[in-house]
Amino acid sequence: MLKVKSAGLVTSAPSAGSFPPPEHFEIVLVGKSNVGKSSFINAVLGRKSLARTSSEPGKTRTANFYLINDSFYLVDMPGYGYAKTSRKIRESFGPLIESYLEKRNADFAVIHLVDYRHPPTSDDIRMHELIRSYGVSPVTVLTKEDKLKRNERAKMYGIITSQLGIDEDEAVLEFSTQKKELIEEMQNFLGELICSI
Ligand SMILES: Nc1nc2c(ncn2[C@@H]2O[C@H](COP(=O)(O)OP(=O)(O)O)[C@@H](O)[C@H]2O)c(=O)[nH]1
Ligand SMILES: [Mg+2]
Repeated sequence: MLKVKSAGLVTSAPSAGSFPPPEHFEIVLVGKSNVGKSSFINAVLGRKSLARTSSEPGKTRTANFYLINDSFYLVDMPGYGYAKTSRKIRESFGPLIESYLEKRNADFAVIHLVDYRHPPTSDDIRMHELIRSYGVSPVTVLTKEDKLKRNERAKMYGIITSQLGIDEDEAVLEFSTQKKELIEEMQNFLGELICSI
């Protein structure tokens, strides 16, 4: 179980050159704009407004490094796939995550957040493939679980896992900021992830 003793934003990096020194294990969060990355961070850390959440998607353009318990980083990567971000940003798809995967000299795990309510977008599918192309098995987190009925969950679970090409070596977890048991499950998972390194 992850017990948060301290948590704070260390660096907001606009490019790979400003990433902090790779001194800790890193858990990297990627997903489209508005999928719930900032909400995820706040919920699993039990900090109401550490990461800024917004109803206006497409705002975060930096990789935000949060240092937890002086022992590992949670890294909030810029969201992708928001239509109103400038064309230039949209076309350079995931440049920060790409340079991260290419060059980062730290032990890390990647969590790919996907909206449980909808089939994956083409950007979601590209992102999943991009991560796998670096030999990394992403953990998929299906967000906003509270917004689906049970039968919808079963249906969407099948659609999303098959369209992302998820196989047995990949973990899939459901998440909702509205459900205590799902937050605790995620804290357990993160606790084990950190202990396993
Ligand atoms: N009902 C519900 N809403 C959520 C959940 N997670 C995020 N949201 C909402 O979705 C919107 C976008 O969330 P945010 O964390 O800012 O997404 P980000 O762009 O990926 O960082 C906000 O209005 C959140 O309140 C969830 O588990 N359940
Ligand atoms: Mg955010």
